[in-house]
Amino acid sequence: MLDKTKYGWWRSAVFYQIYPKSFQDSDGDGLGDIPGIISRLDYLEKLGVDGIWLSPVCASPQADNGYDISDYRAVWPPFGTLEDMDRLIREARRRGISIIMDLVLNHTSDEHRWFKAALKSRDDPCHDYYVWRDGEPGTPPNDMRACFGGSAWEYVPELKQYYFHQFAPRQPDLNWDNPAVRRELYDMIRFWVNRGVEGFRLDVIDSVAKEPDRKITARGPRLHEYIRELSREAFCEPGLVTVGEAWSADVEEARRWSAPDGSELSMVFQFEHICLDQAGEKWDPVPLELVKLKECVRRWQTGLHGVGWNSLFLNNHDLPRVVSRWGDDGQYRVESAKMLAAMLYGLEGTPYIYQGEELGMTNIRLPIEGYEDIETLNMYAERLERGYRPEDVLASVHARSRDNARTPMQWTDGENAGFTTGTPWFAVNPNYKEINARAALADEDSIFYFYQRLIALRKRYEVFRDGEFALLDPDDPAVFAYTRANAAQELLTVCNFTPREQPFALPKAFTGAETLICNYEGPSPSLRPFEARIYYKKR
Ligand code: TEU
Repeated sequence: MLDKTKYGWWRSAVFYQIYPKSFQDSDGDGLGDIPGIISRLDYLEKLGVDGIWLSPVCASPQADNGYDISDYRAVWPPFGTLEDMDRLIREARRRGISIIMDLVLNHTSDEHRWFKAALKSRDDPCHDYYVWRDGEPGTPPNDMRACFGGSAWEYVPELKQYYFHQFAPRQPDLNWDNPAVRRELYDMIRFWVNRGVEGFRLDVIDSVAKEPDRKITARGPRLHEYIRELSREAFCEPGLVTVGEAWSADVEEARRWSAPDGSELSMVFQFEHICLDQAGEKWDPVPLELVKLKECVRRWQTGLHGVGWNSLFLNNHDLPRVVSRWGDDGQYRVESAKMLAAMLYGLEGTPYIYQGEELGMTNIRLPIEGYEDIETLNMYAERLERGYRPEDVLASVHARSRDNARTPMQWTDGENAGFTTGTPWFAVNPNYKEINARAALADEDSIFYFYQRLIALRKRYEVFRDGEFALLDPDDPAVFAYTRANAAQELLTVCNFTPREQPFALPKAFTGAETLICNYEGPSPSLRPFEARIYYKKR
């Protein structure tokens, strides 16, 4: 059992991300909820995870599925109550599982009381909680665009002012230059720490020190000053795990974010690997070049070893399912899902499993009317306006929509995949008949048990946590092979990223090594389609 009071316990941990709306409904309203999560804790304990990152559960009008918070200290009623959260924290801890809450500190909902007060008058104390600029209708302060399309400035005629929003107009940005805002947020975090929350995922945290007049959002000049204050004022306990979402982070920045002196955060989610298979915008996918992924992983592994800490992930609630993206969600779905997991779990860092990843859940293909995500729908409308063909835009949606990750969790082959007895808020992937947790738990060769074994291996062998990384054959376009070594142990991870056999010669140094895990039965002189192996030897 990990000592979670000590700084750094999360270096030996594996976390599981739950998107509450799509995980498990308990009352038949078609929406996942907290009692539903509690009913699935035994499943997560069996998998072997040490913590749950909960996407936002706070009160919200759901303009962006909870990433638009209207009350940081209340639970969105369809998800449950504060007492349900207390019970979840208690029941999870009883199973050795910590609750990590998703904190949206960059912006609130436009229904938050602070923003409602700010709208009333320029003189209201809450007015300066947000970013306002005087102006005339039709002439925003500058041409900054919002992430979800359109101008980043919204005009309020009554005030003759614009307010700034990096995301939807219903998500006004908070003004972190105002110390009163920072104080409010720190006090709110302590409210949740005092209820037993043991960690936080920090939404777009690299954008809080924004300077819109200079068109700066990510990595603003005062960013790390604010993060160090946040860490001092709100993350006081050494055992709190904090992971910042930082799309702008490169290795050097990540060293600051995850400095082992605990001055900032435990780690960040960096996205360099995630952006390797797109030409400019994410909606214009290109095939992944494995050589680029290998080089990227090498830089992050060697760049943070001993001086910072990596998060390890290929999926989350904003990303298409990786088995559809970089694996094969057809003939080799099981093999490729396991291969991608082995590639990730052999690395140094803290792995994050996104709900359903352990089942090999895949993308979904719906007509555009079936999609719900604000980012997807705004892009679709914008591209049609720019003259794109509907079928081409729909192809981008199928490949990259965030809704690919938000289809309900597939528990059984029964009605609505066992997610709800009501009408699910979002379409269930029709492949739930074959891909579901009940089938996985009954199949010793399932992806679920492969993840369970990987998690157990990481806890058994120290070299998974502290071994130094070395990339083998950097120019090989089909096979990703790397070693990890500390003074006593050595690992070799080999992954065939293709649906074709690939030649393989075991390096001499690994002659006689033990095969810790493989996604195929029995030996083979070559690497079978999407074959992955992790070898181990004592030094
Ligand atoms: O995402 C930040 C963010 O930039 C992503 O929305 C990204 O632009 C896009 O998804 C690329 O695929 C965080 C949350 O993870 C996301 O769900 C929220 O919508 C967003 O912030 C606003 O809070």
